[in-house]
Amino acid sequence: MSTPLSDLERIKAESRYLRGTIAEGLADPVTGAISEDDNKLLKFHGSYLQDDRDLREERRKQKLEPAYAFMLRARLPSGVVTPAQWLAFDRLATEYANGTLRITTRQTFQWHGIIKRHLKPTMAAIHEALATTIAACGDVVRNVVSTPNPVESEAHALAYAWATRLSLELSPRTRAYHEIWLDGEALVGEPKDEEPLYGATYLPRKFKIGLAIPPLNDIDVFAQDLGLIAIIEQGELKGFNVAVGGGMGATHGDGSTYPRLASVIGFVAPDQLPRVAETIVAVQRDWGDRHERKHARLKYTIDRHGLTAFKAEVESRLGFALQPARAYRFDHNGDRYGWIEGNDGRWHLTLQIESGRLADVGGRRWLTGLRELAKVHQGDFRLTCNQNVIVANVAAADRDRIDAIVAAHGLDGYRSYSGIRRHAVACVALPTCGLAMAESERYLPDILPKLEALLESHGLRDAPILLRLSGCPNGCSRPYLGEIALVGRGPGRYDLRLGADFRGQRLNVSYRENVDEPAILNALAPLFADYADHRRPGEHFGDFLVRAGVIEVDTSRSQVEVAA
Ligand code: SRM
Ligand code: SF4
Repeated sequence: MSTPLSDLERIKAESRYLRGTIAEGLADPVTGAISEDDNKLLKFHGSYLQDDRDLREERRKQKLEPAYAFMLRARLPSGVVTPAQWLAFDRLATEYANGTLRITTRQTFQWHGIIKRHLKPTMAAIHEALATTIAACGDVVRNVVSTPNPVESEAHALAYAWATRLSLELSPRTRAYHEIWLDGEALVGEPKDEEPLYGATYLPRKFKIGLAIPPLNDIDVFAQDLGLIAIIEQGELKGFNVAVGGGMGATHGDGSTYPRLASVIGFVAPDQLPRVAETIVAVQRDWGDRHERKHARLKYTIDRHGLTAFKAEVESRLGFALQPARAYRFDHNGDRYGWIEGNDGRWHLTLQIESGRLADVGGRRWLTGLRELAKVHQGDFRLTCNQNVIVANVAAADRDRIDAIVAAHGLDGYRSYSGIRRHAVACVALPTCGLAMAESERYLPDILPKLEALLESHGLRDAPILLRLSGCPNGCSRPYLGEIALVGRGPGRYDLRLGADFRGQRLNVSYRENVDEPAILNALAPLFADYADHRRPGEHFGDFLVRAGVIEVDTSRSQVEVAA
């Protein structure tokens, strides 16, 4: 007997192109929630129903329904935001959300804590600011990320243009979004919408696309379902290497789920890219597992059929073969802080935002600081996949004014941060994430000073080390690409993983399972000592651990693979 389709397939099929009964649920004043089925559909509109987990137990005792509120995520290709948009988004953070703006690991904004009756006005305001939330979540192609490259203006323009184009061309076509959120005219009877690419049941699972321009792998291109590596020679875009099947999510104790780096399958010319991207999405639409969502991502489709068969199917649908992959080299996958002069004489300032959370807390008036910057800034902002922000395209004459605002709001910490702090990324986790098993964003400020003290005692204060924290194995901070990573198991307990490289091309491995903070620090202390004594010039921590034999990496699975 064959396994039944997953329940989400039924929900999508019956949803009339993502409408379900969302509109009716929003109008119901009796509860702050919406139905389970509608909540699944709501994701395709860019929102999740959540409840404040800090208050869950207390409200249960008081026989109150959970403290429901919605998380909303924007779709911002390449993470580019104009100052006017910034001001609009900031207003929503204080007017409707919990007073914070959250930069995500896919270079967009999230708002948390929006109560039901405020969801529609928030969506409408985002639309008025010429942005959208459609397909920011759900079984569709998500926000397309690309390098925010502050150094070469042509390279950035190119990455931005391609991310925007792919994002638009691969967006759902349903009118449901307009109808529900923007008071678009409702269609009478069975909707006539067509989804030429997706069909009525969309994709088996989420699908992520990212574009990197070597030598910067600042988007972690090998963590994408479809990673594109731009090949630029003598200033001219020749095309893209195509990498497929990246993904981070796993489930503790279930070996059939695993993080995987994307495999490079070939090279395409720029004019071929839209069709190639669409075809890869279509093969996943048709071949992906619609029975078991745990195995539905492209990485499992590829491993089930084999990379060669997957590539052959893509090529047969395209009617042409991909060219052999071109040579490329990545240097690093973190952000570079401070001012950088672009090759066109404009200046770009990268600010570190711890865990991407823009809030006003104590001396750190980061939300206000960015608002003040947005009021005077003439260029644009770029969000990064490391949860930071670049104040981009600043005229030399305006730098002092920007610096003054940055300093006045405590945003200038990047000047003195340690190497590990400069490379720390933490996912949201508690209290909003329903899947969190342990703290992440809220744990970072506790664990960082302890790691810094340890590193400092070995003279390693400035050693750049990629630290990634996730509250569960889903891997939203891409922890399997951390030189050091903590992956939540339960309250105060983590798997300690070690040994990824600094270029996003090698996965780390588990070093200690289900350990608490003292055990984490005890495990790291001798490794830091060894690293301080025996590292080679310029050798990164992860590479050292592999060379010294502290960890063993199965390179057949954990290192970037190039298909013949
Ligand atoms: Fe994620 C689910 C937050 C990037 C893998 N992720 C979630 C949810 C929506 C929890 C849920 O399903 O109920 C989290 C909401 C928490 C909250 O309260 O805000 C959540 N993910 C995030 C963000 C906000 C983390 C952050 O700190 O920035 C990132 C938003 C990105 C965006 O703007 O679109 C975020 N999530 C990622 C990434 C990183 C990336 O894409 O580069 C990954 C790993 C890459 C990948 O997809 O394989 C990631 N999130 C997941 C998964 C595991 C998927 C899987 O294949 O197993 C889940 C769970 C799921 O989908 O069932 C998940
Ligand atoms: Fe939530 Fe887990 Fe993602 Fe962290 S990694 S945001 S805990 S789903």
